[in-house]
Amino acid sequence: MSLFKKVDELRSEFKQALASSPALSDLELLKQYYLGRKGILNDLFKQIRDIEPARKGEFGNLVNKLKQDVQESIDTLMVGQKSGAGDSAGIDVSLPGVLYQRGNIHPLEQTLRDIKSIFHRLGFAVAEGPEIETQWRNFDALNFPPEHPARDMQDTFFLQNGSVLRTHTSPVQIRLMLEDQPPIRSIMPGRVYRNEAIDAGHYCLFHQVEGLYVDEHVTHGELKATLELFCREYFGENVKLRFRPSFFPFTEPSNEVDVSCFLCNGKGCRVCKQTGWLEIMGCGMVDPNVFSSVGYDSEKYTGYAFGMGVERIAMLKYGINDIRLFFENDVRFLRQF
Ligand code: 2U9
Repeated sequence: MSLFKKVDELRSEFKQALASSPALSDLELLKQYYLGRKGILNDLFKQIRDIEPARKGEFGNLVNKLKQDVQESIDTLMVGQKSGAGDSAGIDVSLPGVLYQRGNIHPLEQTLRDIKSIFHRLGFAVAEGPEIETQWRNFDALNFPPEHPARDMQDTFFLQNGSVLRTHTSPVQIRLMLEDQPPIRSIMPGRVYRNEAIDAGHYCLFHQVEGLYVDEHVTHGELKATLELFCREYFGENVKLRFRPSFFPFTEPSNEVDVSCFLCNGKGCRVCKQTGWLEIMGCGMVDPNVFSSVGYDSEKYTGYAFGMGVERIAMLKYGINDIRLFFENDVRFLRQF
């Protein structure tokens, strides 16, 4: 048989071998058989010496072309086999796609948005103000007496120029009342600072939402109805409310508001410390002395105010047991919301 014919024969023999869908191990053997150092194509190449000189080039090209084709076919099939799909392009279309990690909203921001949206529907505007405040707007205008313990260095961060980091968002209400006449109906969300020992329940900064409504004939009954509606919307329509007498310098009378524990339905559990009630916020009717300090006529106007800690509300709603988690920005915590 001529050596030229032998090349043709090896080519069709190789095609046949591939037609039987060889497994990866068979492909390794075929590669060895055709392309190995002692493989059949090298062997054939050596026989070039028996070819008449005029056709040596033609023969060499033919064997080289066959070698190249064998190499390419085997390589392509091997990649396909290794990726598992047997796809000739080497792409396994059955593999799951790459999942991109989407960012999510911080639980405090989510809580704030939920609170804002309920008060928005009740006609409350949103007001904001600076975190560095004068002692007058943070304390004096709010009827804190000069010796009130909240002014103490242990509770308040004082700056060198005598300003303070606001300890509540109430100075925003003072600004609002100094700028505008009633009616005023606004909530004030924002960051506040307290100089106190840090533990699972306390941090040097936290967030509040306060609310203020001032007009003629505003009553305590309206305050109760508004907060009842807020709590039903936020915690669930079956929660009950309890107003306990309390004291704040800026409101008179003052109340603390509890909702029936939405985890145990008021039966008593670990979160409500077996009382069936959760303390949610404080509120009251604006003290006439506060109206005097902003120049409002306290004979003509009355108003109610309330305040809540956003971290506390979020901790109760999402079952978070350490306030510090909100500020560490550990993605293992943040990804859960
Ligand atoms: C003005 C007049 C009255 C805002 C109020 C509370 C009651 C209250 C606390 C809740 C938990 C602070 O974040 S907390 O520690 N707040 O109980 N805040 S009434 O009263 C005002 C505000 C401004 C001019």
